[in-house]
Amino acid sequence: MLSSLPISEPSVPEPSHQIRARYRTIWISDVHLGTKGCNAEMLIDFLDRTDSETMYLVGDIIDGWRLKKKFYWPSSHNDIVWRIMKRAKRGTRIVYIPGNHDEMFRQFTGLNFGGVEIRRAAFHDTADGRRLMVLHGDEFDAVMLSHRWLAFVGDWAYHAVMKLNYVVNVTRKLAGKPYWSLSKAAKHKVKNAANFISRYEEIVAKAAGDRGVDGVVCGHIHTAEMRSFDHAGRAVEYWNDGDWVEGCNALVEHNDGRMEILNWPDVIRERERCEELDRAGAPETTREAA
Ligand SMILES: [Mn+2]
Repeated sequence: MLSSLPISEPSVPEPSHQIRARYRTIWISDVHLGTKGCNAEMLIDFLDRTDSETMYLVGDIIDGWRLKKKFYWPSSHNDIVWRIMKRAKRGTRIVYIPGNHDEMFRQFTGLNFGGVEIRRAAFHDTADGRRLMVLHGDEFDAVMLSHRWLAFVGDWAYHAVMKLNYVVNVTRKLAGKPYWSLSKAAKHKVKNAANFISRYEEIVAKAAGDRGVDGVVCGHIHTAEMRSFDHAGRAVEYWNDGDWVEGCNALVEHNDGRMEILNWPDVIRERERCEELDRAGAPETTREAA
């Protein structure tokens, strides 16, 4: 699969490495390369401005499900794979933990492709001595079977449901059946999404606690979050690194072991604000006082 992807020189060249923020570790997941949903431009910006000793790709990086149905591979998606391979070449340790959408790579567990190690799960030791379990997170779908589809609920799904609602009711009307609100049914389910996410986080943290680790890092549900749970009188941390479809988040570990969720749209907004001030040529304090 990986070798069948046309990986050539990037269409957008990498900028100078001077401006990169250095972290000890970076975790990203749910990029969904090969789909229109992937926010490639944002991720390229992130990759060009950050660096780390270790980078975990926490699954659903390439969407094999969708690629199988329809081949979609714009140059920006090639640019992302190129940048990741380049990072490995420069000496970043890259650990790729395939998810459910890129499960075809799971058969290569234990192998190393161009410096990218493929693992089913990993353990990460932070600079301040905590041990974290790293996995994609679809492993827990079985436990939450009835709510499985909610993991994919997003804005697009809501709009798709609205459209479908229209089609369904035109059809029902033709068949002489009364109006029925599919979107209302769906909205009821979406309200339960918060409960679903909360329960998912609890289940994953419990599994980590049972394994005796201090915390867990996962992806899968496209919801960046940090929560602390009590597990038999001991704290277990839950970290979710979000996605690059809607939220555009990454999880990073600073050199002292401090963990942080980056919201890349916010980072870009702040950068642009600073650039604007720079262009105006006035020091920030003066402007704020004005
Ligand atoms: Mn997934």
